[in-house]
Amino acid sequence: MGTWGKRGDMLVHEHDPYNAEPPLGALAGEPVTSADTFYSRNHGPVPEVDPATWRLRVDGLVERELELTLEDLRAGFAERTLPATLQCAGNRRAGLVAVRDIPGEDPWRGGATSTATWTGVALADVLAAAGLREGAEHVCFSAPDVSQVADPPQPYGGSVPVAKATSPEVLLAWGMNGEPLPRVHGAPVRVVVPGWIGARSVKWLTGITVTAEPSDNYFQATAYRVLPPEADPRAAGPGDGISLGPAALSCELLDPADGSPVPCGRAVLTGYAYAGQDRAVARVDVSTDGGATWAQAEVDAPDGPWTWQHWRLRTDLAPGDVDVVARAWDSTGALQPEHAADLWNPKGYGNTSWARARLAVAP
Ligand code: MTE
Ligand code: MO
Repeated sequence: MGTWGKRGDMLVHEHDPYNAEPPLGALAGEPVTSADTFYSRNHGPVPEVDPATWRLRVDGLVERELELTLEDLRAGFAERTLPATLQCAGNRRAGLVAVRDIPGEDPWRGGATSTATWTGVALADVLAAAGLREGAEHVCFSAPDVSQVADPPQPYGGSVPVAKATSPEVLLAWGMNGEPLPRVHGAPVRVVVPGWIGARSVKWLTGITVTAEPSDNYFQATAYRVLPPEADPRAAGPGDGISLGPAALSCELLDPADGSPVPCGRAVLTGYAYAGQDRAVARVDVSTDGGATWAQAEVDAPDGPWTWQHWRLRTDLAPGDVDVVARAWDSTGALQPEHAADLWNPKGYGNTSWARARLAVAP
């Protein structure tokens, strides 16, 4: 077994802070990702929060400030359970680095995407108990972990607009796949913002502040923004670039893995597609000749409105190098962008280009 209760074959990009994704094959055929396989993205050391002394403060533009214990949350609000996919905005950054280098730790492949069944209470219910005052536009989340990413070091936080925060799917979660939320995933309580970039699902939540403006936290105001290609990311300040919120349509081939040897003849190619926010995956096209011709994959129904969808294509593979390409369409009729080069940005977010892999098919 690896660190933090993870499987031994996690691809660990960084040990401290801990950043790891599962090998893609471990996600194949599994609509729900087990906790030992679920990717983990941390900007600072993983804090240890005592659930007995943990308090959640709710303040800002509210009628009543609240200070809630774990017991207050459990006893005072209706428990809700729902499956939701989390995807890091840096998922598949490796595909952008291949176009042009992006300084930083070893880049994410397509495994910074996982799905769990989360249990907790609706943030909407807690906000209703506090009562929103006029002018309430954003809900900011704070956490105790501090990142060394900038000078001075920056605490982690972020925000979502009130319209999303008061949607019933946004949870304050203490359970993951029917077990207590593991420490590395934010125990005792984390936010889960289904359909939005993983960065907004703040772990080790300690504060909720209702404001007129988005959070001024570094990870909302400066990081997780798409800068134009010519920008110098070190010179970028608060408010520069496009703020990321709802997740964009993406897909990945999970099995067989890129570069792997495969016997010729009957084969099943499998992967995931994820549409983000309230969209669904409507179609997945797969090519085994580099995009010259396409076949439609069988696409599973989502496990509720907030999850990825797995797909498979049964095909025959001839000996030689086979270039697999996969592309997803969503329920608005939008198709993923073809080239990573068109999406390249200095901080390496949002590589939602077509999935590509080369298989070595044996004679
Ligand atoms: N919350 C805190 N407090 N600190 C963090 O570093 N990382 C965010 C988010 N919440 C982070 C956080 C990012 S960028 C992502 S993608 C998700 O948590 C990852 O959640 P996971 O580690 O449970 O997979
Ligand atoms: Mo992330």
